[in-house]
Amino acid sequence: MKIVALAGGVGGAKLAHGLAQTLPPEDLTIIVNTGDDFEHLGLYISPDLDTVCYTLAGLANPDTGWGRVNETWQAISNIEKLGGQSWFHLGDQDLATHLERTRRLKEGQCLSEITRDFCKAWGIHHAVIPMSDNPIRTIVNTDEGELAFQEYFVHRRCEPRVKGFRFDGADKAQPTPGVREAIRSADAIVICPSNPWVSIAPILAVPGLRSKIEAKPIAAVSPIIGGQAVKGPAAKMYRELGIEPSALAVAKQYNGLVSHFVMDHIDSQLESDIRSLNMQTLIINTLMKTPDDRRQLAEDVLNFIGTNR
Ligand code: FO1
Repeated sequence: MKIVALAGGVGGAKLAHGLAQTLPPEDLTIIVNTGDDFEHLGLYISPDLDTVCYTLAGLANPDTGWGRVNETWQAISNIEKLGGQSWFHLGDQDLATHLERTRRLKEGQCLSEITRDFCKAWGIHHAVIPMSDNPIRTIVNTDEGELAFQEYFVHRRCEPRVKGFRFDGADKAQPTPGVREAIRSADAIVICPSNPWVSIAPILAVPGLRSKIEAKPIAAVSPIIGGQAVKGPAAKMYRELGIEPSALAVAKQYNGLVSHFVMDHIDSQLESDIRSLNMQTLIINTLMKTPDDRRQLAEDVLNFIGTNR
């Protein structure tokens, strides 16, 4: 069964890792959000691509979920001493990724080509593809005006109140060729438990992508468990947009797209409301604390979407 997974951020990377442990490389393509990408200190940084790749390669920092394990911080602390910007924490090993990616981009290589080479170097056998080779930038509309995503997320620690989002450049972007091919041959799509507003919505905003996946069985895993986001600002975003954060709110957001909805035991009282959105439901443990949890969740999702059509 050929699967395309849509992922961004730490929760997405964890399920992508579970899927990669369960499916052979020819059966899994992971499409990653690049709306978080930005240029900083003269470097092109692609946080979600790196989080997914480092996680798949076993190189991710287990405490933060982003950045590298056994990281050192010499460069950024010296930048700080020189009066430079240090609010975005770039580790020494991580810096090598950004330096080499930036050099290659300047030489004219595209992000998907570079990612393919990096995956090879890191021993990743499954396809990890940026949603687009064209720039798409998530802009957060807040009570303090519009903020670039990392300015909002890291520099301002998600403090400004959210009023909405837009994905700058999406209208002019195209999906990467690998994305189109993977979707065409996919039997089903898995939407990982990533933030629906800023990790999944930018992927769905790539022109043509949504219409290409719409006809397939699509399983979404709720990133909201018991009314809270496992990590990150998703629940705060729902509240500030006037929506009670819950698995039901996530299901409503994916209404009309998703056929199979995966939710945690703790939210079982929401099942009938979610079923009334014309979604099949699966109630299981969705919290991924260990690598084994990731593999188990991946197996459960695949069985659900494979057997319950
Ligand atoms: N997230 C933070 O909260 N603080 C940081 O200093 C930070 C640095 C960073 C460096 C490289 C990288 O790949 C990711 C990094 N992240 C950091 C995470 C990043 O902001 C992601 O966009 C979020 O995880 C959202 O998916």
